[in-house]
Amino acid sequence: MTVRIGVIGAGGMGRAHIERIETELAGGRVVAVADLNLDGARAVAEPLGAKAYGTGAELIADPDVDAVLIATFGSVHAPDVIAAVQAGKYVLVEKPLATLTEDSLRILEAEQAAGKKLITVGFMRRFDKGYQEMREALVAGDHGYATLVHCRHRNPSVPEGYTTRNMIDDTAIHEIDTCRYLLGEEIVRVRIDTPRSTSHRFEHLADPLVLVAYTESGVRIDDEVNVNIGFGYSIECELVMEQGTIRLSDQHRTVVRDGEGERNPICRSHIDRFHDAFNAEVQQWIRAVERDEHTGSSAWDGYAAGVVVDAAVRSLESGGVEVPVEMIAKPAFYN
Ligand code: ISE
Repeated sequence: MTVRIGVIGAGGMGRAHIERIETELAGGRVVAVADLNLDGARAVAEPLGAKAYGTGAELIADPDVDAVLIATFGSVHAPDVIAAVQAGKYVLVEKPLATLTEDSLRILEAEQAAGKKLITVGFMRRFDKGYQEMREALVAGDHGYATLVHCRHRNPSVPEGYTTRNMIDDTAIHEIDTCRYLLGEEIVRVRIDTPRSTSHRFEHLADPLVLVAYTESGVRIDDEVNVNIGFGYSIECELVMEQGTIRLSDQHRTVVRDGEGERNPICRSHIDRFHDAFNAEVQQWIRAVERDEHTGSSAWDGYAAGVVVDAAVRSLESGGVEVPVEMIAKPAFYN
């Protein structure tokens, strides 16, 4: 069976997913593209022989669309995710699930009413081999339990419309999810530190900032979010256990050594850095849809990351005080 996929959002992320489905992955075909900019949707859809729509609702209602991939801005995800679930269609929604907790809660309710897990949240780092090996090392237990996680999330630059809140809800949300995945427990309190800002930022940004969080068992997480670092897209993570540490290596396959020293290339974007992880994630999703199964991060994972974001934003707005994370009891549906 070929899964007929409708993609909502014809921006950079949507186009990257279409490209991988059409040229690198097996089992899926893009049959429709929707974007509020209908001309943009047409420009992407026509070369594929796919249909173009001006709204996600029309695409979701199309009987020729088996499953939906949403790659629009987080703030507009909720209506399309809910419509897809109500239509009984599997949906892979890019992170964040939603930017408002009330939207995430409505999504959880809609999915439970549908009676079946249909939503996968695009936390692609869970498919990165490096993070997977870190998790396996912790689970194996040879080095004892985790005590600390040190993360660095550096972007070359961000556009003017990107806000300090986005440093948390669009950028640090990756480490929030990754740490939940690595440690297998929830984050219970969080604060945001705002050191001296870089001169290479738009005036309205508090860049860099550091998110400091603690988990249920007391593991301390620090995440440097530094989004105008200039030199490239650079992700680091070190997990400290009682008797050993494990950290991500860099993205390189080769290292050049010459009279200038020893170095490896640094990529410019998440689309390159996590290319293999994105491919693994979308491929696994397509195979799962074929088998009528859920895969990957659930809507609960999307909600759980979102409530940590909420607490972190409250900390930012209140000058860096530590804020407890407030979470509903996990419905049995998600166990
Ligand atoms: C972007 O949306 C991503 O998901 C990237 O991984 C992250 O590095 C970037 O800061 C976000 O804006």
